[in-house]
Amino acid sequence: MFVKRYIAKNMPEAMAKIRNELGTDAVILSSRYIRPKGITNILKKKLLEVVVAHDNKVPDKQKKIKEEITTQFEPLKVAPDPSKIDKLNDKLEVLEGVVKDFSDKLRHNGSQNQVQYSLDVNNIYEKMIDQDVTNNLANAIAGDVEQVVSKMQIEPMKVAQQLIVEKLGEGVPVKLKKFKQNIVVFVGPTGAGKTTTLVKLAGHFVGEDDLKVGIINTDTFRVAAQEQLQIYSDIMNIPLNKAYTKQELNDALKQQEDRDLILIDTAGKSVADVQYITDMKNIMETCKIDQVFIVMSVTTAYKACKEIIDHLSFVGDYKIIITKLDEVTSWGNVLNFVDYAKKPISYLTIGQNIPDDIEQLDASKIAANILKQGESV
Ligand SMILES: Nc1nc2c(ncn2[C@@H]2O[C@H](COP(=O)(O)OP(=O)(O)O)[C@@H](O)[C@H]2O)c(=O)[nH]1
Ligand SMILES: [Mg+2]
Repeated sequence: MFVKRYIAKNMPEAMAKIRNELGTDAVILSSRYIRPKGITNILKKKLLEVVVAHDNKVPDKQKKIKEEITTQFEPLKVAPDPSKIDKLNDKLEVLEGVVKDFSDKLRHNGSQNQVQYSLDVNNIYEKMIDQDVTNNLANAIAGDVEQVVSKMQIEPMKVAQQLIVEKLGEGVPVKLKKFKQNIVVFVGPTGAGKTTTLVKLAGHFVGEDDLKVGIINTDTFRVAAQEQLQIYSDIMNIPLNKAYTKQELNDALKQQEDRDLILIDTAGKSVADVQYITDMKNIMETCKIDQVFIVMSVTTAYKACKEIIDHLSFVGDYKIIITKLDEVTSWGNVLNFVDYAKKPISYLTIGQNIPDDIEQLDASKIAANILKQGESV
């Protein structure tokens, strides 16, 4: 089975693209309106994203029928009224929301009864729940698996694996711009592992990429924060400045003008704290930040994780680092976090060893853990 994403102005256009490429056997897994990425697209109209599962084999017979249908219809000669299309699109969007709510409710009720899945799919659902995937998400995935296997001859476990890999997305590590200074900031709740992860990454960039790295510590809250960083910056021989005010931050940036990469550490305070948000906004106004990492531990409860993500929504574009995978055997939260934040994962950390215990995302490995592959329930 393959999963493919289509972007179109509306559902009829998406369906036409899908039918044209994949025939009539493709299974629609989800559809939602999204805005094209990038600040310049903020005022642009939303586009429809449709995700389908297919087996990539368009039978010849079907191709032929498709060709016949295409040639039977003349293209529309009268230009459609754009305002009417816009209104229709808006209505379609509202309807889509209603249908989604309804289907979510149905799924939720179904999960309480535990009756709606075939044996294999129910087994998959149970495994996901066991690995801490939220009930809603486990139901959404199980529902999609059921739909796919009812139409295609594929093993349910393979479908589930692929759907989870698709949901986890591709890992996006730090992307450094060449011939330009890069500034990366680490935010997130206290104790998540920001400082440790920052130091691990600094180690890799100095050791493997031979970059000129600098660290700025803006954590005024934790007394030992500066000492903690000082030890590693001394070992790695990289400059460390502390900056507790906007002026100090400006001064630190000046002092580190020659650095290829500046890593900024931030306070370990509650992200719900008003002062914390003000401090973060100050940092972001003062520096030309290239990348923000939100660092969260996989041990964080899902409810708390949602609150953190909501409180930090002002950050806008960010990537996720999930820490402490070594502390738990169930990695369902990795999927929960990504699904809620809808942002890519950059790194996962798997221990306290600096700089070794950090990895890029291997979606298949996480999916295999979530489905407990190789194990029976
Ligand atoms: N087990 C484990 N502990 C970690 C990991 N990353 C960080 N820690 C520990 O978590 C604690 C808090 O880390 P710290 O970097 O100070 O968190 P911060 O408050 O977000 O800066 C420290 O004891 C770290 O050693 C990890 O991947 N696995
Ligand atoms: Mg810290």
